[in-house]
Amino acid sequence: YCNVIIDNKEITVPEGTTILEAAKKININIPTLCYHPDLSIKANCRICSVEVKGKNKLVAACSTPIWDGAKIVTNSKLVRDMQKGVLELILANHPQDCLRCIRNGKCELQKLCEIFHISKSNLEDEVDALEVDSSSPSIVRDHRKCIKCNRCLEVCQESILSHAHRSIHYSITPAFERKLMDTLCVFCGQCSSVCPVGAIYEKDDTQKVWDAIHNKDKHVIVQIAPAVRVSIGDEFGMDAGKKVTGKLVAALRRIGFDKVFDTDFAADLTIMEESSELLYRIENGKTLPMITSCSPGWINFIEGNFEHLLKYLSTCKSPQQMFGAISKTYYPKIMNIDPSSIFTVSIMPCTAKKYEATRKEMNSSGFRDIDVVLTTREIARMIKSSCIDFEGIQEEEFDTPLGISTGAGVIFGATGGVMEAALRSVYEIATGMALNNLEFIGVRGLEGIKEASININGNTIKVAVAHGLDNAKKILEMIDKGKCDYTFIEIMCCPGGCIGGGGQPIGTTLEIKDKRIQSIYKVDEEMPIRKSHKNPAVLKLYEDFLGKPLGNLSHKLLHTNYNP
Ligand code: HC1
Repeated sequence: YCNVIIDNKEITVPEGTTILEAAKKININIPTLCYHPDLSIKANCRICSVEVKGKNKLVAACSTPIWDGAKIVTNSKLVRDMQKGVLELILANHPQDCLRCIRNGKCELQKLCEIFHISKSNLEDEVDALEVDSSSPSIVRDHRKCIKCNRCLEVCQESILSHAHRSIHYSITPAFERKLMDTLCVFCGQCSSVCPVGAIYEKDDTQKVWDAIHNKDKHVIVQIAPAVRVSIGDEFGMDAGKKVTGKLVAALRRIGFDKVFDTDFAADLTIMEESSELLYRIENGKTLPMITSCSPGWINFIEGNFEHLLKYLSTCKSPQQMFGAISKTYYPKIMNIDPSSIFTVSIMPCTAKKYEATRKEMNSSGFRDIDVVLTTREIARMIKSSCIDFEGIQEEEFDTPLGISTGAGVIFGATGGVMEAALRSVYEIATGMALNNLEFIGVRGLEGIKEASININGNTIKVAVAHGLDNAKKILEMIDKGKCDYTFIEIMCCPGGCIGGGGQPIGTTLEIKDKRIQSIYKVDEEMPIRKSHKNPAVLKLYEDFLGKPLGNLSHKLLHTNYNP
């Protein structure tokens, strides 16, 4: 243990504790910029410098372990001059269009400048000369705003970003300064969620949605992804993980959407198709293991890196895209609306979903199946600009029938959820018997690769769940080497699954992801129906329109082939 004094306050901390951590324990806030609680410590911005008392020496609080007898000062003139100097240096090379910046009000640099009363101007002309990369439908990179903290570089799951040049020309960029669209970027957006400023952000599509809402000839419908209901509250200062489904539904109606539906409905539909596909493959000796296909970042990854393993993917479209196809075929039919007037919006925790919706094969309804995808952050922006009191708004229910769902649909939002939902249905469909214990604890939680097995008609089926592309890669290498004995595998691109998607509120940490996961399972527990194949609206869709799972129309509208 170390006995130390920080700003005249005594504290005892275990050896190895950093100065930053020790100060936090006694409520002394040391400013940080490159530091992020879930990433490694880089200590390259030096904003967290503190003084070693009596030595006239500064050390970085984030990376320096405190020592026994240390006397630290966090607010001396030396410290403040250093902190202001760091900020002024960054600003000398940073645009100051804060009022127009996508991160206005949520920018860590802006916050620090406010705290330190920074007022010096910069060399804006030079800064503006750099190009903004908006080549992808998902993410925008604005090099001009980069403060070189390296967070994006570390969080990048595909090592797309790297260092280039030196000195004042030093930059973080894809190799050969390619545009993102010309790289193997999977568009997961994790970089955009850890960027402390507005240097990487989701492509903002809110204006397209406003235009549709204000167009009298359009019938504008919206679907809400499973993970958004337990995360969007963060944007309005509510407790992390708080379930706000009813408030979100009400806010979307207030904004002007004609109908508010649930992606969970389509998740149930996905389970109907995916369970049937799995049983078909098992019973007919077809390709196994079968791997889930609902995470678009994961699809981009396998297409870009393991093309020869594409045959293992389920042919099911994701719930987002199944919803799109149904929203422009079945829905206009039962509503007696011209399908060409329907404008379908998705609210997703994910930036890769924007890319998925633009794929050329996603138009089986005869139209673009999904017109616009908005991330959690974008819809929060629309709610704020409508001056809605989100916390105070009265809860409302989804519209029917595409808003009817089950507990199995909602758990899609957490890693392991698709597998658990599928097992609940596969078992009952294959055996004709009721499943007593619905909770497959083995596939829950944040462990990188999880396993479980289930006995179906005397055969043991081994399954696995992986989240994050490092873990996905391990599974693919097992398959490649012929060392994989799983029958069914769930893979999600983002660590934690969709609750940790790259379009989620800024400030998402591991701790917050955990709270969202707990909340999602609670939503499931409280649902009156918890198995997808018992969803009455899905059953009616088959009865009145699709026929049967894997039938001709289901095949046309709900399945696809993924190609590199
Ligand atoms: Fe997801 Fe999915 S769970 S991919 O994580 O299968 O984005 O939430 O909507 O499509 O249902 C995301 C979440 C989401 C799809 C579903």
